[in-house]
Amino acid sequence: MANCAVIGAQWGDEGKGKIVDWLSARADVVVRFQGGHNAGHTLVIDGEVFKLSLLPSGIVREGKLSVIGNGVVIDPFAFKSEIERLGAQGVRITTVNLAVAENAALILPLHQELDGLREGAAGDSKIGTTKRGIGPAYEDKAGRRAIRVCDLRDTDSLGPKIDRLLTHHNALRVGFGVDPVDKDELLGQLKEIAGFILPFAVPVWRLLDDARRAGKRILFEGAQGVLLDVDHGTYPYVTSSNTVTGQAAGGAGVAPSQIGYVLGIVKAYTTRVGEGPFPTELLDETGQRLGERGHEFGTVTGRQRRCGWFDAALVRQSLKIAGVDGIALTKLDVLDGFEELKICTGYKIGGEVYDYLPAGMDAQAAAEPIYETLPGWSDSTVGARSWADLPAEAAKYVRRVEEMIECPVALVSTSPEREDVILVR
Ligand code: 2SA
Ligand code: MG
Repeated sequence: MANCAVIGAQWGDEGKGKIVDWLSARADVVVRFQGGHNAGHTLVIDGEVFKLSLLPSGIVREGKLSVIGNGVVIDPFAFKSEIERLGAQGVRITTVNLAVAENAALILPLHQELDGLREGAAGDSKIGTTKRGIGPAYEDKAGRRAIRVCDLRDTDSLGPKIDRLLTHHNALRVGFGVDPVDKDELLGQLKEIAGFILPFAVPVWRLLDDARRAGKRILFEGAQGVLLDVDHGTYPYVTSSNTVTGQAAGGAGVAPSQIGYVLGIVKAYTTRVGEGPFPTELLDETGQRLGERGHEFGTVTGRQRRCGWFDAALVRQSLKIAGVDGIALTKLDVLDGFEELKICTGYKIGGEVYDYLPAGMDAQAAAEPIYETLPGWSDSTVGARSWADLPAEAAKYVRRVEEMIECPVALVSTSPEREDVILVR
């Protein structure tokens, strides 16, 4: 296998964790390149559940190197507690199997607080963020006032950097009516955590170049999904990073030509957590049934996910933007037992028909789905491991999805278990 990138093609929660874990058996290095501990990747291995937020999914496999790239925003305190939590589950994490980009920006407690303050003040126009401080941390990165991992090495020079940051933040805090951040307290917190994270900090670009030259196979693990991309998603109801394939290069420090095969992860229906447009959302019993069968609750926040029919128009758009070569279709088993299934083929917006979702927020909110109806199947697909194990109507559903999204289905996943996968080609 050459290198490979795994990209969510909907609003996140497509089941990337399982597929990355499955693929990491065939890779040497697993790299995260955007987002932070807002991600929620769930792996089920021999019945034991591992929940990862910040760490790459390769971490649960022995003999793999996991890498947090420069495009990730790192909460050093969450970093420590995730390592400790996994340690308690028997996963040994050391500088041998984990590296962190020294030039990655940090998420600090003040970012998390600001995220919560903004969401609280926004009322009906809130985004529905994970309140992990992701947006504010990326703002500071782009605003050139972030504290980065490498800055922790020289705590003497941290003072002026914190001053710059607090000049900006304390003014904002006044507006929200909260106390300014105490510089000495923040400095003390950073000095304390520095010793934990610094041993992992390396020039990741160089590590990945060495890996490339040694013929190692690299897997780039995307978080969230294309529809949450800050440029291409349902703006402003998006996350604050680029989630598309190109970010794997910029967010890790490798050439775009190093990315290799692009695998899109696509759920056999649609979910979204947080606010924002969702043309195929089902606010009825069918939506509830999808949520219950699919256990659709946020991994990080426990929030209930909104559920709806498969949206082929939106997925087709995502796959083209992300340059996806083939998809893994996940959670097909959740559709078992429905009499009929609907697939969205396009939208009606203000009397006009669209075969894609236009960028405007108002147009997106007004989009009415146009459906094609397919027969369901009553037999179970749970745990199917070959194409022949699928009921005929389930196989037809997969083939029809493939046609509509204009992209080959490479894998079908039929349960949360690592090995319950059908290799289509
Ligand atoms: P943020 O916190 O600034 O990134 O939130 C902005 C939007 O991005 C959405 N978002 C997500 N959507 C799905 N899954 C995510 N990860 C967790 C999970 C989420 C959870 O896997 O379940 O536990 O709630 C994720 N992370 C960010 C978010 O809902 C906002 O719409
Ligand atoms: Mg998730």
